[in-house]
Amino acid sequence: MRIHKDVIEAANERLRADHEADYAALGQKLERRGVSIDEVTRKVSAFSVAVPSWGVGTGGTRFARFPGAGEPRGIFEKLDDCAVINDLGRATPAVSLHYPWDKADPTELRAKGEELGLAFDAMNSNTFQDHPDDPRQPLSYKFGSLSHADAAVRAQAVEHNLETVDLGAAIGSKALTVWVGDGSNFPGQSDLGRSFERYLDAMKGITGRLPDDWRIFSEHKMYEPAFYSTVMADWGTSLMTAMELGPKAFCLVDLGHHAPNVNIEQIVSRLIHAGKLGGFHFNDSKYGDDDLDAGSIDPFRLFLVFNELVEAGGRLDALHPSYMIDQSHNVTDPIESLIRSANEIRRAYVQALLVDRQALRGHQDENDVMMASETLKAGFRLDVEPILAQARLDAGGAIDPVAAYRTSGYRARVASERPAARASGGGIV
Ligand code: LRH
Ligand code: MN
Ligand code: MN
Repeated sequence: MRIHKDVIEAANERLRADHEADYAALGQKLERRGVSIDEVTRKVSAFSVAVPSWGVGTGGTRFARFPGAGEPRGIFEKLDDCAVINDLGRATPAVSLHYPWDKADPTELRAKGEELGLAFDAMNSNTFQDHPDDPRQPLSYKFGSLSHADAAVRAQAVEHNLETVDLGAAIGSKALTVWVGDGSNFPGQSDLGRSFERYLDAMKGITGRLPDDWRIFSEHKMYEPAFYSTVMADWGTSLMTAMELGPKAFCLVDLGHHAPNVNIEQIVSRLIHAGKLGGFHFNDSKYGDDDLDAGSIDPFRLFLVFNELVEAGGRLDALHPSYMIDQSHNVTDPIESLIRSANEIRRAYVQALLVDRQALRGHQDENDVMMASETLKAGFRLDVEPILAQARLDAGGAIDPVAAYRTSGYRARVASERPAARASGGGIV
């Protein structure tokens, strides 16, 4: 059903000689700079990023959704697709679940994860839409959830979050990501101060009942679905929240959730300084929360984010952020997009590793602007694909994972087994 290892091996055989020559050439180039290529390959091999369960189905916009062939029909088929991504790319051994979209028996989920070699990263709760079929959630979130004016809705939203934690705890997850759409569309619609206080109070109710070894991430987003004000709008609000909630609370940075031109890498640096960087939702965008493939629009920004992470050194080990992807694939095969995205994220990491930090600091301290800028860019300019390919190869993956995926015929196979979904109106997933 999945990708047979003979397929990967045959695909690798065709590319092996060229790959080895490229890896050796890059190795020599790096050696001249005093860098061991194998050391870098080892570091990137240890870096993984979780895929979103909701990312393997074809996404949509609020205008339409055009289903793809062989879309997964439920969480277990989604996990099959996630396993394919990891079989080929060897960078994504964990999946982040969304509840209740991925509601299932925890024992079965756990068994499926074990069978596929997949772990479960942070759980995501969902109080940004109503759940009319859930008898435990009869109240509407139309006017908010954790910040709602009605205490009964807030209590329902708190319970939903705790239910999400229960499922997560049963399958080995250790964190809850809370993103709420709460906000307002018109000035005057809601009180900016009181709604934040209500949100904080509800978040305290969740945090106080988390298992001991769990963390909670507040995910900020500037706008959408609310278009005038959003309760958890920015990293300032998120940091205030994490500080007020205490040692279990951290901030999650989704790259698509900022105003255009915002300096996201500086936000990352500030959150590291505060000891409150909890995790990432990687994606890319041109205009807003576009949820495009990581590194597809602005790979330099992704590199600059990783530059801050590498710069943080040991301080990051203590934070051990959750690295996750959050994307919507509307016009590509989601498996291909996720393989590519994970690779772009790893690429940014490798490029950041290759920045000569000592030289960079020297130039910064000397105010040699040109050389500081050049030193930083030298890492970004390197074509590090041979290192990424070697990391995959060492782990049993494919030198060119998208090409191997295409030759495997996986999509055609699942298309014949999973009946086609009907095209429909909008929706984010
Ligand atoms: C909101 C968001 C959040 C949700 C996901 C589906 O835009 O980034 O993380 O859980 O999309
Ligand atoms: Mn997100
Ligand atoms: Mn988003």
